[in-house]
Amino acid sequence: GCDLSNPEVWEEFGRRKPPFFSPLQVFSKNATTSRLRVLSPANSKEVVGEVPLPSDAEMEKVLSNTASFALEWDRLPVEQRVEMVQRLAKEIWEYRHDFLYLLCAEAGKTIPNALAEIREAIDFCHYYSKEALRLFSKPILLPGPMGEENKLHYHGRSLWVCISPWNFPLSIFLGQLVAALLTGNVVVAKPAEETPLIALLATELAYKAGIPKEALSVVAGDGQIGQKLILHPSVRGVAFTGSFETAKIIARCLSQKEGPIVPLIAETGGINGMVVDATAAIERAVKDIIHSAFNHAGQRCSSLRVLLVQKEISKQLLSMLSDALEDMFVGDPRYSETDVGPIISPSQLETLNQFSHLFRTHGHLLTQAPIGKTASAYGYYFAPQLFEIPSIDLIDREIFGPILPVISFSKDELRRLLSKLYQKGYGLTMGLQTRLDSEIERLSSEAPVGNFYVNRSMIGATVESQPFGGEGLSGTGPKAGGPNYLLRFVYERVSTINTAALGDPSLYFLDGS
Ligand code: UN1
Repeated sequence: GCDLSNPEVWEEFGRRKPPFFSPLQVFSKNATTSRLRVLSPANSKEVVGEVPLPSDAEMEKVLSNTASFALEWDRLPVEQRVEMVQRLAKEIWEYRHDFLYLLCAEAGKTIPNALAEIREAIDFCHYYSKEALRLFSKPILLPGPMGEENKLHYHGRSLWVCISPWNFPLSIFLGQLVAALLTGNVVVAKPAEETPLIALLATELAYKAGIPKEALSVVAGDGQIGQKLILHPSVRGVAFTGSFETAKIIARCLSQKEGPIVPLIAETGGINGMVVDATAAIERAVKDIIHSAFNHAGQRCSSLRVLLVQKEISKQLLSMLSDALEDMFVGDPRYSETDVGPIISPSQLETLNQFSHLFRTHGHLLTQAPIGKTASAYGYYFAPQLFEIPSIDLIDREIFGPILPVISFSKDELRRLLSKLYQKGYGLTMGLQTRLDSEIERLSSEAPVGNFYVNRSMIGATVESQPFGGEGLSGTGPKAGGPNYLLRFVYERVSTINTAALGDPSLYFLDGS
């Protein structure tokens, strides 16, 4: 093992140039007019890499080439596609140091978060492979009268566009495309413009694992490029993870397209609450709150966005949370002591400053974590903040960063407070800290959320054990990493065969032979 807290190790990683900087074989080198320069959020003077941006003509070529391979890909036995994905999982593991480097440098992840993401990407490959075998190996036999055979088969729908976010640039990127590919679809993927290099390395490895270039292409670029991709007439499905606002734009574009209705799988954000009542185990609550709100600088869609604390314990809890914030280490994510790394971009930083200003004006700043020495002046760092706010009405949008507003409630106010929270329309994650079984029972049965967590942190859903995804403004379902996910990528074909006719020999000899 190498000592990751040693900066020389990181320089060494930086000098490694894995074979991924010219990944789009379909784009001839000279035809590409412009390039996207990727800067590290940890230090914007560091250029992590450059990727080509496609011209309209190149995009057209990629989309139509990929679409024309769809039937051939769908006809492969599922076992062959599974083998490729299993090899891909091995390659991801082989290249874990490169991903670790890129996840920290390009996406600003801390080392533990980067490692967890690499593991999650591999878990997605294994779990969806297992699911594909379960669903695709044999058709499902349906009942019918004697002499008739009814079978349900799953088929790929053809071309999917997969649009993935910068906060999980490896695991969500791969999860989407592996699901689409295993179910017999071909894919053009567009990673977030902030994190194309991780996606391009993963794609190179997919090719190395035997997934044909005709079945999978990656196009770097911004929302405009994404829009052009989804508007192409060959597209038969879109998988998207990102903000609700962008999902809405995608849905509008799709509804205006000529041709068939195109399904959209959208996984979006949340205004995720946690309730801590007076019976809660307070030390554990503090640990879970800090982890839920500030891990990955609060840049997870599952992150805690508003804390509701019962008045009897709020003074003690807030003072313990303040102490924890003061001990937090904010800095370069590549140092092992760092708890909280940078924000992804200057524009996200600007949005966080606006929320901070709003809460300072209408609420009260309790504590702000110090920014550590390793944080470069050229990085996009934001000191995590804890606020007391008077009303939940102040929060009308998802705050995607390390800001935690807290509201204190008395027992008879909780119902009204929660109904206001639910009325915001999001429904992704929710947390509860209590010792009362009756509260667990009541809240878990009424909360309109996709993932409900009791007496633990409310982030870090794992593949298979905690399928992840929300309700209402938080997404369309089905849950990623769950047993229904692959089914959304397929179309169902039922074949009905009159077996009595086949079984009657006289039918074969009608011509008298
Ligand atoms: C996201 O932030 O887009 O539960 C998804 C979690 C992760 C999923 C986050 N497994 O925190």
